[in-house]
Amino acid sequence: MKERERTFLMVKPDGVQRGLVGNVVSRLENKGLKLVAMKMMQISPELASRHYGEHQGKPFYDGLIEFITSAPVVAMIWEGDNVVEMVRTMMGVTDPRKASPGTMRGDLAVFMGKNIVHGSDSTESAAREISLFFDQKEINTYQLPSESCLYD
Ligand code: DAT
Ligand code: MG
Repeated sequence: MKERERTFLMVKPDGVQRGLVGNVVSRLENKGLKLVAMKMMQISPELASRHYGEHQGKPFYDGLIEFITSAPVVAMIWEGDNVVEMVRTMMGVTDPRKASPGTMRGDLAVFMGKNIVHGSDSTESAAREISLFFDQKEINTYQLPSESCLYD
């Protein structure tokens, strides 16, 4: 089986509470991406500070940590060629007011602090975030029957 790129995607507390997990998953499944790991969990303050370490010191940081630890999230790993960039495009820009229609944030959210999804912004972030949230044994291997219709 061909090794394809992986990304970390998380439905944030607002997305879970609004019942948007299925909507997000459907978009990625319909696109042709492969789901290889998924779990619902409540993020600890310690994990939150490691995950969002790059934002420490910014004015929105404390609120961001409080929000991301406030209720369960659904953490996932998705696979596909160029999946990191593709998922970022499908998510839309950070501010939902500016996110294009057709994107998750453009279609499903209205406010920066409640933008329903997180997705890795580079292959390096993806590797870091995947190892923060998942053990190797939680990542699954299986064949997508549609793979020959999706790729060369
Ligand atoms: P992204 O989630 O698009 O990668 P980011 O990494 O810059 O965006 O920021 C992480 C999250 O922090 C973002 O999803 C929402 C929140 N955030 C970012 N900038 C903000 C701001 N200026 N005011 C309030 N919240 C902000
Ligand atoms: Mg980011």
